[in-house]
Amino acid sequence: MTTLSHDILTQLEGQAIELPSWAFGNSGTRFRVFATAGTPRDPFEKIADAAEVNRYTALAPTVALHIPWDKVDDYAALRRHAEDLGVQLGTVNSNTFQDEDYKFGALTHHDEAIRRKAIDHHLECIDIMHETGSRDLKIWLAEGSNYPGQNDMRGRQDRLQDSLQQIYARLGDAQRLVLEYKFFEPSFYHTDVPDWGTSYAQVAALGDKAMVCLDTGHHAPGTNIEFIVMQLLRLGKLGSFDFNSRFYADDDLIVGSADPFQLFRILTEVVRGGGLNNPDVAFMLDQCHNIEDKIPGQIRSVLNVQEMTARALLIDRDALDAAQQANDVLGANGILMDAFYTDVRPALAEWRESRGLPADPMAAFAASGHLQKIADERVGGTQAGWGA
Ligand code: PSV
Ligand code: MN
Repeated sequence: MTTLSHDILTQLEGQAIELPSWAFGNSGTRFRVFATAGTPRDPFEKIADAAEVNRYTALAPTVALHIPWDKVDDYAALRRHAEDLGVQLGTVNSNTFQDEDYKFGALTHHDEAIRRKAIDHHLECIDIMHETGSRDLKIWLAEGSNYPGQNDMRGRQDRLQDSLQQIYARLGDAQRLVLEYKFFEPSFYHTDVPDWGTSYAQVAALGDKAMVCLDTGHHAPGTNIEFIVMQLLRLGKLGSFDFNSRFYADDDLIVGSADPFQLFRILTEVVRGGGLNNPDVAFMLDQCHNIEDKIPGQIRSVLNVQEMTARALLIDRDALDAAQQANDVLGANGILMDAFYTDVRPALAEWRESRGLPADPMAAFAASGHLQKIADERVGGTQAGWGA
């Protein structure tokens, strides 16, 4: 069995992966949303489900909220509820993609009344962050156009910067803004924040409290995502990850399931660039569980990140440096692949047990009967999904 050094285990012990509240609600495609018995009916139940993931893994101490999906009357009560369950409220995600007014844009809109409304929504999110104790405001914009000539792309960039400046000005000293990019969808011709360069240009003009959010599903197929990770870390502007995986577009599948090697390569650059357990670089999941059970889907996800982080930490850096210096092409590649192919699961299982956690969190959760319990308890009401 491969053993993991004390140093590696110490680094793994510090790992924290934020869960998205929306992962616990029903989701689907434009064809069908399948409901599951036991799905949370409100943000309190979503947080209870997220706390289960942390209970079995000790990997997920915070939960991200999406506003207005997770609007409640009393955020202090929501915060207490989370803390009672051993977790904390994390990033607040704004939402300007489900309101009729935003059909042609929000923070970029040429109609000043609509742009004002979108800015005010973000100011409301910051007010909520003060109550929830959240540090980060995450902004993803569904803005763009479908046809060449439809919009003045240049004017929209200028208005975006102005809107972001107004939002940035409201941040507290310890708060940050992270701007997420995505190359297409829902717009099919141009998107206002399509790539890391645009996000970087926009946040760099704001100041130190503005960073880039990298969602692993938001790139064209074949993109070298680990290069972007390296570059943003080098520039000190990688604020957060939205982890998930994809076969085609923004599939939001379980991280590490479609392309485990890509996850390894990304985490290798995270380790190389000092992004691991670095408070400036938040690890989050952004996933939907359309057909699989949601709580085990999230448990599997955080374990995948942990396992791949362990493999990235196993890379023999000195040997790799020496091989690179010697232009030993195959030797260097072999050193990387040795780490990737190392099965760390038995060592992680043993380590978990030594910390009072289940060796196999997936099996332990399945054996707990928890899914049946919440299915029995959560009867009536409206199940949460996109929009609730
Ligand atoms: C957009 O596709 C996105 O990745 C953003 O992070 C949104 O907030 C999230 O998905 C909603 O699921
Ligand atoms: Mn995302």
